[in-house]
Amino acid sequence: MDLGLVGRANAGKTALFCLVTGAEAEIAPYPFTTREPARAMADVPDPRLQAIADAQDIPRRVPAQVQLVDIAGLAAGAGSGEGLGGAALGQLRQMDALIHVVRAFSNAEVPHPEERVDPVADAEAVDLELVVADREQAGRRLERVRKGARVGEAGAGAELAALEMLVAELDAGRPARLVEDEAARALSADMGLLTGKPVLYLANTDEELEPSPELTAYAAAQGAQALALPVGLELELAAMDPDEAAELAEEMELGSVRGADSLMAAAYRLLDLVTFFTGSGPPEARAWPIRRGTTAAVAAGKIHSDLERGFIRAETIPWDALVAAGSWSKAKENASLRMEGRDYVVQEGDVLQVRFNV
Ligand SMILES: Nc1nc2c(ncn2[C@@H]2O[C@H](COP(=O)(O)OP(=O)(O)OP(=O)(O)O)[C@@H](O)[C@H]2O)c(=O)[nH]1
Ligand SMILES: [Mg+2]
Repeated sequence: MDLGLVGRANAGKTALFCLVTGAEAEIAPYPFTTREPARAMADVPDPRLQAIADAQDIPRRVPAQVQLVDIAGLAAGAGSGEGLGGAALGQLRQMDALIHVVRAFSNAEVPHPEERVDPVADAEAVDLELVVADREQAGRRLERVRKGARVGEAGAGAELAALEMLVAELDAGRPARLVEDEAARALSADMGLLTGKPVLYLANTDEELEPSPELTAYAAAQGAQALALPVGLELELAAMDPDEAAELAEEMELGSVRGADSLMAAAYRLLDLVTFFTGSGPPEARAWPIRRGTTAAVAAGKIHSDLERGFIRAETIPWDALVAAGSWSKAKENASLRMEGRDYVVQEGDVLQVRFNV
């Protein structure tokens, strides 16, 4: 599952990428620093994992991870393939969800093409390019499908109706994700339409921890949520001695939860994954991301292929029931553990212990 970073040049995409993945990539005050996409894994913090591990004194905790992809900035004209736009749009189409980074910091050393800080205007400029790109893609397909429908090609009629709804939405300047018809939304996902993907707007602020009401309202109108994160400041804190950083964070009233953590938790929700856990005792508790509807045997295969091949059953318990019981053996005693077979659909927050034989 890939999360792509989208935004104007110099918005701080690479700064964010380095902050949440710990990768080292070039962050620089001139536009189009990033040309080739960079990929790295980001941890997704989850308080349930800590609770499972704390309850059973499990020392090692391995969070779920998602891949973050840092992509070149979009400029005016990108939507019709100008500049670096064409390649960047192609890379963005492969993503499962997007984080739209919007500049809300006022650093005079970092040039802005219009020499101003206006998060909503910047977000609109990028979204316009995305709408234009989607409209071109949908337009090409519309021509093909119309021809197909005329000669009575199987399925062309139904697709034509869905496609026309998408085109109408885009022509009105609205993102494909707002189209109400389910078949049209499925087609949008199938085509990888950029404005159909789940998105999160991130205001990259000087210090503020909340996005402006204007950006929040703009995001809502796009069917999305907005968050704020002082990326530059957080990067500085991450480079400091942890005690000093904690002290400074307290002085600046930045709160105890690092903003990068809540951002990743929100971004993870965009992907609409289910999380299950392993951790029936020491040495390790771990969170695993799976697609909704995954069965126990397939989930076991994520842990190790032997577990899927030799799957016998999965001992299963909701994470909070395990925490309440305090240990796997106590959960067994109080009969809150269930035995599930290979076709059991794993539920959000399940803790599994797979019994297998190879
Ligand atoms: N003051 C301040 N400066 C920042 C912040 N985030 C990024 N910058 C600076 O802005 C400049 C651009 O940051 P990058 O992360 O390279 O921006 P980008 O979006 O990856 O830019 P391109 O790769 O060119 O599209 C760098 O000089 C950063 O140091 C921030 O939160 N506050
Ligand atoms: Mg960059």
